[in-house]
Amino acid sequence: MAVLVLPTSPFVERQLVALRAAAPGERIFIDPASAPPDEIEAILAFRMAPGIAPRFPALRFIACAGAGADDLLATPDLPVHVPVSRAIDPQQGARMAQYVALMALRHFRELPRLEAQQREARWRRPPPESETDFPVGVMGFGSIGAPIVDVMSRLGFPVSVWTRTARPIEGAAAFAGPDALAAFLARSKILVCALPLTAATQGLLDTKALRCLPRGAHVINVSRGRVLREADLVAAIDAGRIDGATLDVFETEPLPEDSPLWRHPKILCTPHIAAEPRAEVAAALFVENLRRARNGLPLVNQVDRARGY
Ligand code: OXD
Repeated sequence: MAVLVLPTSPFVERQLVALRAAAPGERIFIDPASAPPDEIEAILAFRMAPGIAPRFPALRFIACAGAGADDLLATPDLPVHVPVSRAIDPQQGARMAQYVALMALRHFRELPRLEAQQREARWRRPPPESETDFPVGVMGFGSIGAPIVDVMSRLGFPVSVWTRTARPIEGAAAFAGPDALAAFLARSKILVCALPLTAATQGLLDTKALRCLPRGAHVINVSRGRVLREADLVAAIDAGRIDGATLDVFETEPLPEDSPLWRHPKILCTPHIAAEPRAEVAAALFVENLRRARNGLPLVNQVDRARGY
C-alpha cells in the first residue's frame, strides 16, 4: 500500500521531507498521475485539484497539512465517506500568540511612531498608555485562539472572546453567537481574528461589523483572509474609523503585487508566516493516523466536515 503527498507549497514540501524520515518503509508518491489507484490509502495535502481524490478507491483518510482545512474541504469531489484530519501542533498556537503579542504591542507601544522619531533624531516622550484602554477581543477559542487569549491576558490586557457557541472562558469575558457579536466588537480596541473559515464566518468582518469597533481600533487577522472583507477594512481605515491593521492572511494568497494593501501606510502585511505546524509534528500525526486508519480506529484531530473545522 502507499500514500500520496501533494507538495503544492513550501510548507507541505517540508512535511514531505519529514514524512520520508519518519516513515522510511512507506511508499510515498507525489504525482497523482503516477500513483497506483488501488494502493493509495491516504493523502497529505493543503489543497487539492478536483479529479484527484476519486481516483483512489482504497483511500482511508485525507490529512490536511495545516490547521485550517477550509481549502481542502472546498475540493468539489472530496469523497463524503473519507474522513479528513488536520494538523494541530501546540507550538503553532504558541507561535501565533507570539505573533499577535508582537503586533498588538507594536500598536500599543507605538513602535512605528518611535521609529519615525528616530529617523528624525527627535527626542519626544509621550505619556504612557494604559493596557486597560486597549481591551483585546479574540475571535475563536480553538488551538490558535486559546493561547492568544492566555498570552494577551498575561501581558495585562483585558481580554474578551467571541465564539460560535457559548462556553465559559477563564480570565476573559465570553461572548457567543451572532447576537453577541456587536457587543463583543464594541469593546475590542485590538481585534484579533483567529476564526476558521466556514460558510458562517466568510465575510463576517464586513463594513457592518467593522462599524461596531471602537474608534481607533486595530485589527489583526491571523486566520483566513476571507473572514475579513479587505475592501471594507481599507474603507474603514481611510474614513478614520479604524486606526490600522496587521494582516498575515489575505483573500488571495500570495497577495498580488498590485494589491493596495501592500502600500497602505496603516496596514502591515506579512506573508502568512505567523506560524505553521512543525513539519516533524505534522508527519508524526500523519503516521499515527495511518496506523489508526489501518486498524479501524478513530483519527486524531478529525475534522467535522459539516462544521468545517
Ligand atoms: C494554516 C496553517 O492552516 O498554517 O494556515 O496551519
